[in-house]
Amino acid sequence: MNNLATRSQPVSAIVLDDDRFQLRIMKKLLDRLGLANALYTDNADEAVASAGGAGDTLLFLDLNMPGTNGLQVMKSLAAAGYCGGIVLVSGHEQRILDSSQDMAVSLGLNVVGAYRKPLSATAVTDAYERFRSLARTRCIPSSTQHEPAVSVEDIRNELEGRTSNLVLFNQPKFDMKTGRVAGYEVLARWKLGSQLLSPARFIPTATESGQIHELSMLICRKALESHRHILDSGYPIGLSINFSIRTLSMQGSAERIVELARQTGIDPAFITIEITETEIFGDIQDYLDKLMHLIFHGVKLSIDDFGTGQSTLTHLKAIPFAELKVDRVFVRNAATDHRSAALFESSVRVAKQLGMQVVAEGGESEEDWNFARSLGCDQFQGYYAGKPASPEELLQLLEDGKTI
Ligand code: G
Ligand code: MN
Repeated sequence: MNNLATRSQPVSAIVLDDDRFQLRIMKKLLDRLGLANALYTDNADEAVASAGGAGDTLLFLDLNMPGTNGLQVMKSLAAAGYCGGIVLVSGHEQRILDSSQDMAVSLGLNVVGAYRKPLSATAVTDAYERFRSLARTRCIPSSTQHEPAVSVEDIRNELEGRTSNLVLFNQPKFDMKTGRVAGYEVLARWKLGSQLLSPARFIPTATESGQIHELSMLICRKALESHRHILDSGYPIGLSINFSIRTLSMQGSAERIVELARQTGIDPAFITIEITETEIFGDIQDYLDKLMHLIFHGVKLSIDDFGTGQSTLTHLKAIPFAELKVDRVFVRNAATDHRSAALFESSVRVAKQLGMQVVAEGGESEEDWNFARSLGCDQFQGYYAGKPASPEELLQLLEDGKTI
């Protein structure tokens, strides 16, 4: 992580703008900053070709040019492996700039700033200074892309008890009124040598091979056995387990979960099952009876990653969820991003009107916590409050009476 090399050499710059007057102003400003070797052009192809894969370039991109779509230019830059800085400029309203910035970030571009036109001298200087002090990490490939995948054979060995590479982490959920640990979400990881692989490295394989059903039950059994220990230690808190709707809708799954609770001596009222919103599919009436089986036995259902799926409101009407987890894209930086704030606030309001408990997920700062609290969220789960922990670490948190 520590490759935060500060640039000492003056950087070169590219200004892509269809307005010649604007190009002249930019030249004056950049000359003053010592960027004598900059390129000023209204030709997107030329700008992309000059940017190449260099990390020392700062590109000012006008999003709205006749005949050129700034967002397409961003895609071309990303495809060319551009890892310099990018400053977005637009004459349009703030929301258009915000959405464009989100897209640039998700393309992996190194956004240094986003400004409305006309660009002030201060904005240009600020962007340049920020770029100079920025990390070059974007040029380094993300290590997760090189994580190996788990094979069908590996999963079979695990299911048949020959290996024990499946490990469960517990991420605490904090009560926003008392600041105390109110429960936790079980997160599955796969141990491979010294690496811990995320579900993205083994769940798709298990799904394709048809092992997902058995694997989910194994995760559930291990989680409940571990929870037994927490209850026995004198902490009557709940646990949340992720299940795919495909697994839950299979014949016999709901019954098996209830049976696992009975075998491990866990009152189903302690169990919440999280269902990812993006996975809810087809005709809900086809599997509502399975979900109801769980509910009738006291298990709670939670809608996870709320706001990221389609037909969001239809799901809330059709399924009696007890809990709603607002996705982190709305929780993070909500205090400063008015779009997130608006969608976050309306999600909380709808959930409250339906009598659901609301969890703010993925908050990483004190501001995120304060904002979620001001909206009346019941619980908070995010790196700011607590990262995924081993069962021993979680027990320690409970014993310490840790509060936020
Ligand atoms: O999709 P679901 O909500 O079940 O995802 C939980 C995942 O989110 C876990 O892998 C967990 O590690 C991750 N996570 C939890 N809190 C945070 C956070 O504050 N920031 C980030 N980046 N990830 C988080
Ligand atoms: Mn979840």
